[in-house]
Amino acid sequence: MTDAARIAAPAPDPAMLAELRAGLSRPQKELPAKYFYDQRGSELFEAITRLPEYYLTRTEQALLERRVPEWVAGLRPRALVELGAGSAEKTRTVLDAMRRTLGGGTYVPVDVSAEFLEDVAARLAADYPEIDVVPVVADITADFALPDILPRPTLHAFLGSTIGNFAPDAAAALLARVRRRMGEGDGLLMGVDLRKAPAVVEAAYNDAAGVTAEFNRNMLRVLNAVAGADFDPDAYDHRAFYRRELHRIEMHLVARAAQTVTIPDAGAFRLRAGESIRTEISCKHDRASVDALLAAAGLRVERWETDAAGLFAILLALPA
Ligand code: SAH
Ligand code: AVI
Repeated sequence: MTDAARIAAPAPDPAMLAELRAGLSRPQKELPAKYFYDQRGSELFEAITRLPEYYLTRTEQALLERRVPEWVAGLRPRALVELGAGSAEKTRTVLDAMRRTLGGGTYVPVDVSAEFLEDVAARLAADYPEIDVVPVVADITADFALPDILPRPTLHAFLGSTIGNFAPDAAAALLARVRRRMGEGDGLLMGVDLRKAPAVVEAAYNDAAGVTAEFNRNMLRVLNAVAGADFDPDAYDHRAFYRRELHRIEMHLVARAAQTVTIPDAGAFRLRAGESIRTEISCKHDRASVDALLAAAGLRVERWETDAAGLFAILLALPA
């Protein structure tokens, strides 16, 4: 590689530019949530998980500690494939159980946040010498390749309620792609955030310390870096509100004043003062809506566990 090639930023991928153009051309402008996550975005998300208002992570952690040892002992997975692994802190409950049950195995964390994933994988490889850690940088909303030989049974994991970041049709399509990789004896371990008083959800996405607002604005910094856009992150307010009829909270960035954003090779996009870009949806579920999603994907709930307050659920699903 020449020095120039090493230094120059890679040309933006045409599919990404088309996706940005389509999203910013809709009446309600929107951008895909995966663009939150560069190194800083992943670190901001980790900070969110420790906020007092963000009940999701600690509630899921307690549920995993309660049920995963038994579920893993029953399934006896020799491989674990995790979608959107992030810091994989909670995943350690699964890795501990695999180590106890079978003495080791293979762990494949999949994530778009490349640098963050490399660090997480290196730390896990050091902490779990009996486990073969094989990180895969990929977009889980598209088809992606996994290592050729994955030992069976394989447990797929999708934690943190990241499934909620997809509207029901897209969520079912994503789960159907997981299902197509599964054979007899494989399972899916998933975490889902449950429907509750909107004020509780709104507090979790409007924290007093303003970390979620920074996380939201980080998407604009990411797009400036990867697509050469000229967003001014400080020109947008964070807004998150619950839509009862859709059982979801939405995060938006609201332009404080009229502005034009230019993305080379994608176009120029005008925003009115007060106009917003939707950056994320986070759908909240109940047992019936989860059953419907899984059924549409050819899966069924085998085990289901919620906390006493009914905030969050973890489940083990098997091929229907
Ligand atoms: N599973 C962790 C992290 C959840 S945050 C937890 O439960 O705490 C969501 C994670 O999914 C982030 O690490 C983000 O980088 C990743 N992610 C988001 N969209 C993605 C996509 N389209 N493809 C792959 N990874 C994605
Ligand atoms: C990753 N995902 C499940 C988080 C959520 O709660 O929807 C992302 C997040 N957005 C704002 N805070 C956290």
